[in-house]
Amino acid sequence: MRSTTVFIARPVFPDIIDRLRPHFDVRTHDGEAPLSQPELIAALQGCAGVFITGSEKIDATLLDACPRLKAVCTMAVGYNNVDVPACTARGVVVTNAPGVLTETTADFGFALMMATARRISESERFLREGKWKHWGVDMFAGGDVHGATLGILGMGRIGQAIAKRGHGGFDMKVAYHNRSHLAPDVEASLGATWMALPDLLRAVDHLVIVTPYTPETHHLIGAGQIELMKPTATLTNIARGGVVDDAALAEALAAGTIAAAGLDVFEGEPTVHPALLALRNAVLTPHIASASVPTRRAMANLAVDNLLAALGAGPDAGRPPTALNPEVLG
Ligand code: 8YV
Repeated sequence: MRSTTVFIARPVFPDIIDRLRPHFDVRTHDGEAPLSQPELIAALQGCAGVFITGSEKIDATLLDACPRLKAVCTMAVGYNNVDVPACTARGVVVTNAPGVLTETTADFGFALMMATARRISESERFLREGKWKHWGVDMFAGGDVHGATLGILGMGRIGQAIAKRGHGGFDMKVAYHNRSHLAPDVEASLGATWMALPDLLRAVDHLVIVTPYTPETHHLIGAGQIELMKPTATLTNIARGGVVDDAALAEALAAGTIAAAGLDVFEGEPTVHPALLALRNAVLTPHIASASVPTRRAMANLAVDNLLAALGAGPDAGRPPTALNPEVLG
């Protein structure tokens, strides 16, 4: 009987989870629906580590109810669902999964922006519903992507990978807003110009939101910001739902304040604001930007590497590769 127990909070690739079995007693949640908070707390009793996704909430209440917990390892890059300071205060190491999903997520962000600008979902629905009777000159005419101005809100790894696609492949002008400026050589390689947020919103044809969700970015884009955008502009959100005020966005889309939106993330997901569901000019996907098989496997493998290392096993024992609060490791 192994002395260290870990809990896998969502069904993940079994062969990847098997990497933990030589070292730990592994318990899993195999149901498709995520556990409720009381169920998660109950499942974590006696566990030293937990493998989570971007959905499970790790807060002070849970930590106090699970005093044996020493490691929280998420397969997501975003960690707004984990109270990192509360973990640090209790000596719990937190790891996330940066890097491995950058290109796949950028592919999807770019694809969603293109689908939104070129009205792909809307026109497919029209065809499938048997409404295509004649070809028309202005049928589903949208905005151009090539040569347009691409706005990136949040110029981290994924933002830069999207900028690279726009600048290098589509001859787009790239403008961005970020707390910090990129180094001049990186800006030059992406053809990117930093702008204050209101200026960015006024300038862009296609805005892609990739900023982390924090108290500071909650509803960063609301009615007042959307009003600054061109009526022909599109907005794509692959960050977190709470960065955009979904109700205000739905109103703006209905009123034609902007042309269209592509959303992979929603406030309160998997529930989606009903006003968004009713709109023809919203392309809606269920939080799948990182969902390629190789990337989801890489994310899960990195979380397992971290879990092994955080609990003193494997080649990186004691040095989890992507710890967010390495100071707790001493
Ligand atoms: C994930 C994500 O699909 O990594 C993130 O932050 O939002 C997505 O890539 C999801 O959260 C995985 O758990």
